Amino acid sequence: PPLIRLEEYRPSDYLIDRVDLDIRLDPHATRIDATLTLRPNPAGVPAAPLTLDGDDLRLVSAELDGAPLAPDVYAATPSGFILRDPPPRPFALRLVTEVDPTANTKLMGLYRSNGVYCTQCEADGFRRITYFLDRPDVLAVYTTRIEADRTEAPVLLGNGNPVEAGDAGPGRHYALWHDPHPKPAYLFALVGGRLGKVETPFTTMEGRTVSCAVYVEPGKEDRAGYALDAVIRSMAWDETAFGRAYDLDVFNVVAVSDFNMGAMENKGLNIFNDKYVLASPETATDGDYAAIEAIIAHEYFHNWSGNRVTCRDWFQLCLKEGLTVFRDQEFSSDMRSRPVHRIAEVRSLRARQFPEDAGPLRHPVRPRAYAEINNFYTATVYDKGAEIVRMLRTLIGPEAFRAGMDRYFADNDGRAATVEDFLAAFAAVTGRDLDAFARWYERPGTPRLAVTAAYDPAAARYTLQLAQSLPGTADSDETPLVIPVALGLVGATGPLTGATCPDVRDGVYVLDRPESAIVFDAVAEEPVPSLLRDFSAPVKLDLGLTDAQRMLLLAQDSDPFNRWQAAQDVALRLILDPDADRTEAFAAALGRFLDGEALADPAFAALVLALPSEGEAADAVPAEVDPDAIHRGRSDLRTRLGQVLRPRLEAIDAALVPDAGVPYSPDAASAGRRSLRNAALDLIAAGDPRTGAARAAERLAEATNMTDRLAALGTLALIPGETREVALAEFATRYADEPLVLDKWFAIQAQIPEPGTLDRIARLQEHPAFTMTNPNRVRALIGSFAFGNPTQFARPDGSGFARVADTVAALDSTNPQVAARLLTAFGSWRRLEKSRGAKAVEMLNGIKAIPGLSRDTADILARTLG
Ligand code: BAL
Ligand code: ZN
Repeated sequence: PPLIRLEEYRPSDYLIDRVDLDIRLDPHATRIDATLTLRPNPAGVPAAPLTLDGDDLRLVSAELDGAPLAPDVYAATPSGFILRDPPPRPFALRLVTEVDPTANTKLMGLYRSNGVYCTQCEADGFRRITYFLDRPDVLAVYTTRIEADRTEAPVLLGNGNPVEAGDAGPGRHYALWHDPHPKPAYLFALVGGRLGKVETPFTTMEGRTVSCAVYVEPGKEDRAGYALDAVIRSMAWDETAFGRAYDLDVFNVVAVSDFNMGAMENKGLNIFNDKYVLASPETATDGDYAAIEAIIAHEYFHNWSGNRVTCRDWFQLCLKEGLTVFRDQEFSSDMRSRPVHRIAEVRSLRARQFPEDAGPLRHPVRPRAYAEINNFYTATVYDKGAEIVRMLRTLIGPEAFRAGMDRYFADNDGRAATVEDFLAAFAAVTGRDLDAFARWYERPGTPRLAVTAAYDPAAARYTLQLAQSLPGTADSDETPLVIPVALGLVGATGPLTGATCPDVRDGVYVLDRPESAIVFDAVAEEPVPSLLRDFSAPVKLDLGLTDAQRMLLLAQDSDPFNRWQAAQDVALRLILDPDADRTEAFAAALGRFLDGEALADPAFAALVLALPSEGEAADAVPAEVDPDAIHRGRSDLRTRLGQVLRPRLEAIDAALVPDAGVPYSPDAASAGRRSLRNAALDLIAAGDPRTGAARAAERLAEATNMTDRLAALGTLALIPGETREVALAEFATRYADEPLVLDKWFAIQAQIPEPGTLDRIARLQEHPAFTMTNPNRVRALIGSFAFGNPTQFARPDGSGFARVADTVAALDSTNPQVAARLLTAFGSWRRLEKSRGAKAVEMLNGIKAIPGLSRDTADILARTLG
């Protein structure tokens, strides 16, 4: 597919000031009557033809300034509209198009989900509704009239504020919405359907009363309360943390079942995958509640970081996404335990972004070229993008960071901005040159930070030699990255507070050269260095500590992140390089840790007990990855830890029995207790599967919430036998009418690391509840298999790859976005042991041979095969 390049950006030749839409909803023939108020852009080419984007459109009629257009002055195809000789002055172009929302299986543009009309326009879906300058630097004021059958769509929602509503002839009604804030087309949205709602007012710090509502499938209103509460908390938090108030009279969130992404930040009308809205103790886990809180916040925060200040072009995607992820992470940290949340963020970064950055789909946080922008909604843009913002705050300090954010919003409000505009705001308030820091946006790959240490007892001097490198690039010597290294020294009985180093300010050393030395004086004993505290930079650290040194950090470091990291590092080595003696020493250290503080901070203790994933272990192997060996190493370690720690785990299990009669609450403290008790059960089962199966079955029977029930089922899923099969069957019966819970049931089975799983998946694909038209269902079964079952996906005979490849092929023509995302699971093929890699390539070539592949899939395929 042809590439679009950042350096080829040029402003649009025309601007659109106003968009007036009259949309008549119909299941198969929705009419869109659009009047665009256009003018030549002074920054564009004078008298250029007007070229509007289209995708799968049918033009019904066209008028210029109220007169029909003669056929010879324009050309309309499904993919575009050209007006050859537009007037050199402002003019109004009226275009009527017709679309079939029911036939729209791509879920881009206007479509129907369970009978509800809804839209998805980012990145380029608006052109599937009407011909348009569908680019984020064309900002217009929208007025939208929506008309529909009153019975089919009693609720009609648009962007902005409601203006009026009423009858529109027999059986029909309409609603008129006006959004006063200029916005790009990707933020357009409408919803029409039968929906129930919960609502509550919020008064902003500016005194505006906002009516906030969450719309869901009728009958599920009682599951929308947590999302609504998260809306209110997000609004209040953005005022306190960033001084940002909401700017319309209504804020609506709508949950739909068929959605390609997690959610979408359309102005005043956020549309959500219902997975991230609906929650009840019976159907949602603690993790679901946390995700709902985070995603509600994320979409709400986009109102400023994305909507009020939008992106000039799609290369700047990280400008809104990385920044908004950073903002939602901060929100969740304030709502929950900050260290625990930080560990969760880093686990996710390592699970998704590090492998992406090490494989054929690697790209800079700000890509320089793309064939299909929908393939760049990646962990790199989002999560590494957020890490860059976090590093910036670490470098300049929280006060300067807040001042810089204020400056960014003030300078760019109502504009389509760039990464340069963002950094300029911080340069302006600090007087600092951020050009070197900006390299983070341009360099793909995870940097390595190699550290060696030397202690001179006579001089009481401790020296750390740091060297940075960027694997896969040759130029890092000339232009190093700016890496904030938060650090401290830890002695036998705790942090060494007396040590001094003039280059370390507020606990942070800034490495801005290829190599550097940090010299500490007044170091009374040989310390263990605690580096990258709180994961101060998204790098891989090469620091040859011994297990004993790491266990000292686990016991004594003041930085919770590095305490957790120390245990992870020991575990990772043991997974990759099993050793009986070292395993015993590790188990003993974990035992001391649990004795001392498991019950004081259960959420943290649960994270310490959670070993690095098989994926993370694979990421630490330089080449020829054997997923079976990693699986064995990890299983054996869990087995032994479960055996040695058994008495402690039993004590934890007993101490954390929930109080009878206390209702479920999703708060962080309660969730932490559940997570530790369930982690204890899981490890007990690893050490003693027979007891584990019986205990997990009991737990399933007595569980009073989905968190405990699903955790027990997850434990049981790893133990082959009748108990497991009975439990799975009962679960399916119990939740037959709960699609979001059935997704969990599909996902758990897809991840069973046993040879029989492929047959199981084949059976599940025939299950009446399985459908290829619902993205959540496809991701639950096939996505969980491809991304969460390394041994079976990469089976030596290639049958695991084939299952996923077949799904990609079957899905490509109906929903290319979801197909292409699934295909990214093959991104690690080059690092696999050779015969498996060859099988993966065979499957990829099979997909390549399919005629008429979508651009989405063709792009991922081309880059994966490289
Ligand atoms: N803008 C796409 C969905 C999200 O990141 O909020
Ligand atoms: Zn976002």
